[in-house]
Amino acid sequence: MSPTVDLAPLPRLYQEHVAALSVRYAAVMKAHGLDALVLHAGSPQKKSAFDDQYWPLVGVPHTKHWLPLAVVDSAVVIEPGKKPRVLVNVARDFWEGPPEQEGDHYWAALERVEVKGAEGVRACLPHAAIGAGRAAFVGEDRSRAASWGFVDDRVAPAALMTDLDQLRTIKSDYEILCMREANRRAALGHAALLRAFVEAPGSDVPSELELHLRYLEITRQDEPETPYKNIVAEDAHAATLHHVQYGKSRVPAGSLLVDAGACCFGIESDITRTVGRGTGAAADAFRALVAGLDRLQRELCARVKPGLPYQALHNQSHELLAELLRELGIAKASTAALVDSGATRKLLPHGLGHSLGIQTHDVGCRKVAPEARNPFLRNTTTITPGQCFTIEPGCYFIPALLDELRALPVAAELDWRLIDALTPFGGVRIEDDLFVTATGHENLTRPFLA
Ligand SMILES: [Mn+2]
Repeated sequence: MSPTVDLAPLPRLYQEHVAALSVRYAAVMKAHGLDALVLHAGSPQKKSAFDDQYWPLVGVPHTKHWLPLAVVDSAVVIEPGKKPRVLVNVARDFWEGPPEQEGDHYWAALERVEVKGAEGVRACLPHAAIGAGRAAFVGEDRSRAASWGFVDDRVAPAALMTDLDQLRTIKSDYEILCMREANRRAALGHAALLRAFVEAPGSDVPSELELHLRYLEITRQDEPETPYKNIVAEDAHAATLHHVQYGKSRVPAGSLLVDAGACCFGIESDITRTVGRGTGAAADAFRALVAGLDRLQRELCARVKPGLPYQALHNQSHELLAELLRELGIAKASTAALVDSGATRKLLPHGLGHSLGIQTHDVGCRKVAPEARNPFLRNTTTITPGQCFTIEPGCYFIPALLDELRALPVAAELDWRLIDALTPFGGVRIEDDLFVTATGHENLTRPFLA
């Protein structure tokens, strides 16, 4: 029996989420001298100026903090002391329809007002506050903001946006419950793909495209609904960190990396697993690397607790990787030499992880720039209860970076025959989603996926 998530408390937790968010929004609005905020759902984005096709609406994330509202020219109006009002655009043309709304637990906590088009929204806006310059528009469509009466400096003011982003770094119990369920859903897809890959008979391994489509089917998501485009990489493709150009032919692949998530009420999960198959010394060495990375990842997760700077954990991941390289016979140099020379950063160029929530790379955790040696690190906060982030160490054989590694003095102490044997497998990444508690953390992924 696969584990389930009890969603019964969801309506109550959502009410608490809205109550707490209202208080936090009111404090930010007071600090910025605002009586009202209008959060835009979004406008369609054209794929190209030379075409008449539009991208599916992703929506303005700040709006999603209240509810997923991917309906063009809808809006949420926040006025402290009043129930948040959702102006839902119900005007329909015969070309497009709205997405199916998942769940109806929103409407006990929010006021739902049906309006027709952008004009209908405008009629319901807090005109006195807008006219007095005491209301701000949160969104990216400046011409829509202008048509609703907002002067330019009241459209997504940078200081306001920074403060609203900060509110996103601490998750509510409602968001965490959704994230558990989003992990459960994604885990079903991962388990199915890993099984299909490992158990495929002979060399008849499913193609990347087949695996991608299978993942969508199992997780019941259409492509635009996934939190991010599935990364499905066989063999050397795993050395492209965001490989999304799926191979269509069946190849006798020896490795599979799947980095894919799912959504629950607009809250996302982000999971990566890697697996090897086949026989021979190289396949065995790759499996040992996967197993070692999995141990390393679990060790890093075990260290997550309030008070630790996330960047310190990132730096520790390089020490652990250096130890693993020594253990596997990939390197003979000392741990310190492997880290200080920058060698581990040629094999693991990305950050240890990132904040997660409404967006896959959620905002507000990189107010301070990382150390120069960690340019891609997206989280430089001190780990704090309520945060939610990924822990995703990896080890990749990226040809361009291997060239740079070869040029380092420490290269003489690496086993290049072994590295060359592992290079066709591309690389390994193992990624879980973690929620920080008062005393440690909850791993949101492992209960559903080993
Ligand atoms: Mn990630």
